[in-house]
Amino acid sequence: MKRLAFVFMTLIMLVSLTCCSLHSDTAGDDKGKLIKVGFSQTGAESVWRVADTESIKKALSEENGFDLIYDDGQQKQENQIRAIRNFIQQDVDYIVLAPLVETGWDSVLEEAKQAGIPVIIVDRMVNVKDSNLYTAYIGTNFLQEGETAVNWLESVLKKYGRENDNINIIDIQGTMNSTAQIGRSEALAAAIKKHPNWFLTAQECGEFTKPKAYEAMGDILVKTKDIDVAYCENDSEAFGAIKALQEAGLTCSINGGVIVISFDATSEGLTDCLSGLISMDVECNPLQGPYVAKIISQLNSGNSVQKITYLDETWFDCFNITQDIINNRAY
Ligand code: GYE
Repeated sequence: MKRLAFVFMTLIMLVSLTCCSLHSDTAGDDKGKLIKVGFSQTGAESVWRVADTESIKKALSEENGFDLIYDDGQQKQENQIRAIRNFIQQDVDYIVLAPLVETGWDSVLEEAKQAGIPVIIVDRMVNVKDSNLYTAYIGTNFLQEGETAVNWLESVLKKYGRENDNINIIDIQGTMNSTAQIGRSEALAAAIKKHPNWFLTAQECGEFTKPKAYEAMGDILVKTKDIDVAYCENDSEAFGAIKALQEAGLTCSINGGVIVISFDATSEGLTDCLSGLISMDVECNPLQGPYVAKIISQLNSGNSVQKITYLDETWFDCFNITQDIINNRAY
């Protein structure tokens, strides 16, 4: 009887061991089932960019079913191209690319296509000969952002009875040949063309960073202090430009000072808007992660996806901004 019980117990142990090992195999498979994504980011040049990276990393987390390989391009296209080649070598399932500039992507995206890896472009756009080189785009209509800014300027000048005054405008441009720069600069150029009394007094690149914009505005101020509007192509540039303007003894304000226009509407930018240093700030939404995750999940289940998605955006000025809005800001 004892022997029978022993045989029975051994059997039970064997069965449960097999189950255990089967179970752990399944767990191993689960890990293997994570969707492998390579994400090439431009860098960490601005508050906006850091919020964008965080949003994408959070959405493509392991708990959400992703195995994310992140690469910081450090503001160099060659680094981003190298990263994409690495992703292809590592046989990722998807590539997410936030391109620094618009051109120069054809060959490497062709390589990804040959390898059968879908590419999702985020934030700025690529200018490629064949739009089949990417599967989807999620980002911003930058021309529209610029138009929002110049339309606001037009109406505010009218409100202040300055519609016929000569208006000297400085453009601190973002990274040249990036879609954000192209769209925002283009909208300003078109508005200047439309208003014979608006003048582009100076135009310099601030690389979307505070130090570069500070330097650029400093250079301009050596030549002229007759400035009505500083059109800064992102918040980080606005901070640098304001610092230079103040050091040169100018005030930044809609009431008789330099009218500073900015883009991004980060909480830091909106804080300056509330104090009146920035007169107007067009929102640019960096919370792209959930959209990217959704598109990848759709593709992964064999569904077709929308090719172009523009995120909804609004704008703020020194008249409509409140501390409450700033407190509820996600970035
Ligand atoms: O405005 C700026 C960032 O491409 C929308 O890049 C992005 C821009 C954003 O560095 O802050």
